[in-house]
Amino acid sequence: ASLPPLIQGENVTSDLTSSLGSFTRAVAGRSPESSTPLEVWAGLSATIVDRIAEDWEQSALRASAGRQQHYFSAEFLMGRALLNNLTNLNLVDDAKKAVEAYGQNLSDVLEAERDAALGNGGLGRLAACFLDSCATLDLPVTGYGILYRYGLFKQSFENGFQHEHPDPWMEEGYPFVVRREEQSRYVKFDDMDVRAVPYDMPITGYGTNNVGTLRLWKSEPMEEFDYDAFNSQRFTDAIVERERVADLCRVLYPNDTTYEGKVLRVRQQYFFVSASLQAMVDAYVEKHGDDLTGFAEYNCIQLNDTHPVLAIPELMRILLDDHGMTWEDAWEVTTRTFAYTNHTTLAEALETWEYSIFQQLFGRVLEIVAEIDRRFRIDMAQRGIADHRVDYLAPISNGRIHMAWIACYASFSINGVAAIHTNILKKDTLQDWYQIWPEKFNNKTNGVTPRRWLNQCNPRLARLLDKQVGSDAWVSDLDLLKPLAKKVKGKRLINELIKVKKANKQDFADWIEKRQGITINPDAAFDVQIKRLHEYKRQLLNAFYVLDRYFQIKDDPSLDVTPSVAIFGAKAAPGYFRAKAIIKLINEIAELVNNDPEIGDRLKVVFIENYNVSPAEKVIPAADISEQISTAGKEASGTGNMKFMMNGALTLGTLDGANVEIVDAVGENNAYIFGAKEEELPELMASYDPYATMEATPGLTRVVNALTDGTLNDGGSGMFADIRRSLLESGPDGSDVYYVLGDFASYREARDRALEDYRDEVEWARKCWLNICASGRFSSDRTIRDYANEVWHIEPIEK
Ligand code: 26V
Repeated sequence: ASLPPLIQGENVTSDLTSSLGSFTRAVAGRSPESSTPLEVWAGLSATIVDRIAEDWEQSALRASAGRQQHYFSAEFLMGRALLNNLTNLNLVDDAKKAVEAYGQNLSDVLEAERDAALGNGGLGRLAACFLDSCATLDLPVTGYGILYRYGLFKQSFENGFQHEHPDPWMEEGYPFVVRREEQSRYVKFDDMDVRAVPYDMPITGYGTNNVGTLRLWKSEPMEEFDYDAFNSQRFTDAIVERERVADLCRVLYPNDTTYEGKVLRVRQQYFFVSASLQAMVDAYVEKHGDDLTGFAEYNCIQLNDTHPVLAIPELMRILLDDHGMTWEDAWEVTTRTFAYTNHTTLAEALETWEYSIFQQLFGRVLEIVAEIDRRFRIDMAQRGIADHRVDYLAPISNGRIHMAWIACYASFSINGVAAIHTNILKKDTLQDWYQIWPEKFNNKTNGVTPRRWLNQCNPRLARLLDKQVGSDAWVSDLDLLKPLAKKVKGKRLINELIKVKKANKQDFADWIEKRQGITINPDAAFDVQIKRLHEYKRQLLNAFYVLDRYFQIKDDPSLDVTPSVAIFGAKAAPGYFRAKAIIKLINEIAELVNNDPEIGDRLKVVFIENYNVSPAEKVIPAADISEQISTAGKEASGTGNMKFMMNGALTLGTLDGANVEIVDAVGENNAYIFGAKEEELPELMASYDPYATMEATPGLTRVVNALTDGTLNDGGSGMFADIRRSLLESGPDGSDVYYVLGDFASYREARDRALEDYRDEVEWARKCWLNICASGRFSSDRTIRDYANEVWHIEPIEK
């Protein structure tokens, strides 16, 4: 049987116009003519969901016929949905006409949409790119997560300091999720029972009528009212209890990289994995009967970091307690079901939970973890391992439960997210696991979806590529760009590329002027660093370069430098003091530099406020230089680096994460690589004297002193002195552990060289073109194909 074809043909526009009218009236209570752009957005979005509903239903049926993949993730950083769906359904032009028929403007309507920011950064955005690729490749994959009421906090700058505000992203309604009441499940904690209600989001693919699903669970009270309590003096208690349950899904934790043992967070984790597993097991039983020994033949689960690792003991619990399996059979099923992806080697991000928290929340799950622990120790003894490794690798040690160890023990596959990262896992972070189970380890270098990160966000470049390829086939087969590299000598082509970039830069300049009131020169080199703020990502190194250049121009007001704009976007975790200090510092440098008439257009600093997926879609197509400057060995992969490459920005970076593979793909001459290498750092750090390094590097002492000599003002917070201490003072919190001062000279040389090269417009554009053409490896389609073939063992669904 084949899926019914999508509705196509000449009636589409008029159909869309009339259904837009109906749906807008239904959701907004008035016609599109008199509606706000947000209301028209809601009407158009509802129209789209209506259009794909039948294909969605059919796709789910097809997927459930065979082996399925399930992607468990506490975060999905989806961004906006409407343009993505319109593009996938080839309805952009029709939507434009329909909206205009009511005197509205499509770009205003699209801009009215709020980002679904249900993620912190790289890990959550990766999950979103993966869903896009799975749908496009017709793979039977479902995502499972949490319907947070508040996404990642909104950031504002007040006097240069970061402030956080709640982000109630779906309070005004969100048409892209459908509540599936009948698919509700109960999740039991020792101290509360919770109803889990799924909200399903359709995931359309490019050039296919297959529609995947992202299932986001919401917690609700078991019953509408506890009448007993309600009718007694305990009315308020009953209300409080209801709120306690609803609180579970209230907010996304804004920490990435620093683990905090918060009870609510582990509740969130157990809540969504338990509900998801129950739904999966019920679906299996309905199809194949009550004997679950074949579960792993039909189901595979990818664990996105350790956040969903409670799924391992929870599946054991369901198989043992609800389906009467023996331990041995249940363990066999479980260990053939799970695959684990590690996303960081930073020790402070590894999740371990206090034994007592498990005791308080789910005694039965704790019993199962304790039994896994007991059998693990026997297993080790049988393998002849009796040294310190047993206690170190055990699921329970020192009164804590080690989520990564449970994941490594129970999963059949363990992967890192870039070649260098997987190697570090093998030789360092997970070395003992690798020695015992080398066959579990594999690498899956990350990727990003070329739909959102090229075709949608950069239509000018997309149309140029259409012309060069002869069709839009590259959008779902990015390797088609590879042979275009040989056109790099073509003058006409390179001139067109230059025009595209110029127009994109003008768009960004207009956008930032309107949004933040800053004027920038579109002819200057746009040098962009956008990512979460963390010391290891070294925004400080970038800020120091800017300050150094500022002083150079002050010393020699006639200095002839390539005009450049340093563009930043970053949120700091609300409790991460030093990250917030770096934000304040960059804002102070911006104050100093931007308001100095002597500097003029030669140097400007822009800090994009409330950086998120949508601002990224504005700035990436306009970027000339991509800052990927983490201390080598610290950034697992990075994915922004790939988005920039695809859009023709040149990488200024260290040999870290996927940068290594980017340089390998495009060639050293088409990127700017600097700094200490991962394998060199241990020796360098052993004899590192940051103070001496500072003094030996021309200009650096003045830059570091500017933190505390009155040049820059931290509002009396002491923040800048703290930054200085972190670099120069000895001790565990000092000594410049991220080697900022050590890499400064090499960074400055590379950035100067890039800016110098930028002056030759044509030569520069040629390098950009080669980057674009070599970016096929970094499509998430490639990544997903590799997961599907090597780990998940799934096939595209029959259509
Ligand atoms: C970690 C933690 C630690 C416990 C508290 C809550 C929390 C929430 C999120 C995270 C995520 C940290 C890991 C992460 O985002 N890693 C990033 O993953 C990207 C996708 O693989 C990768 O490109 C980045 O290099 C890596 O930093």
